Amino acid sequence: MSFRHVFIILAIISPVMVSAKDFIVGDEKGWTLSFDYQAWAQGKDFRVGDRLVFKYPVGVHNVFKVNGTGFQNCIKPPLSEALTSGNDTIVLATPGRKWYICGVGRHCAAASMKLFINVNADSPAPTMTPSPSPSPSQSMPYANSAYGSIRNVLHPAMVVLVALVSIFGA
Ligand SMILES: *[C@@H]1O[C@H](CO)[C@@H](O)[C@H](O)[C@H]1NC(C)=O
Ligand SMILES: *[C@@H]1O[C@H](CO)[C@@H](O)[C@H](O)[C@H]1NC(C)=O
Ligand SMILES: [Cu+2]
Repeated sequence: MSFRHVFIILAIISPVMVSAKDFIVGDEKGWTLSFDYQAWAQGKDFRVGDRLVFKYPVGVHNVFKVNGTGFQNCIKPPLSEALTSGNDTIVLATPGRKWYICGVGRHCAAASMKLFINVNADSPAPTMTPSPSPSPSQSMPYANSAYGSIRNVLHPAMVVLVALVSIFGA
């Protein structure tokens, strides 16, 4: 009946409580000129299934997904590939490095309007698809069936009860 027990229980249930996050690029500044997007990305845990939202006044900026070379040299892809809604939402569908630039004027080259992130795998259930409100009782495919069955049986109320029992040492 120690913190170790509580920790183990939390380790088992925590994946159930994890859900996809929206990251507003630049937070309240949005997608804009002369903002340090590398500093903004620093320390953030981007996961598969999360979303990036680029916010800016329509027509002033745009968003291109590029590769590392395009990022480095501010190479604009064809205009047809631009996102232009001013509220561009990109689902981070795969792990790995992702690069985005603004393709308007010299915003990328002259005003560092570029973002580089690394997306981490959504462990420990890589097959889990993003859903609006994952229910703990809902059956989902897990690689490890024993682990999966434990999680599927857990009900939020039970989780609280088990945690309380552990803390107060019944
Ligand atoms: C990067 O993208 C450009 C097109 O924007 C392409 O020509 C180039 O081959 C790509 N480089 C790599 C390493 O994939
Ligand atoms: C912007 O996009 C997000 C995510 O797609 C959406 O939830 C939100 O309602 C949109 N906001 C506006 C102002 O369109
Ligand atoms: Cu721009």
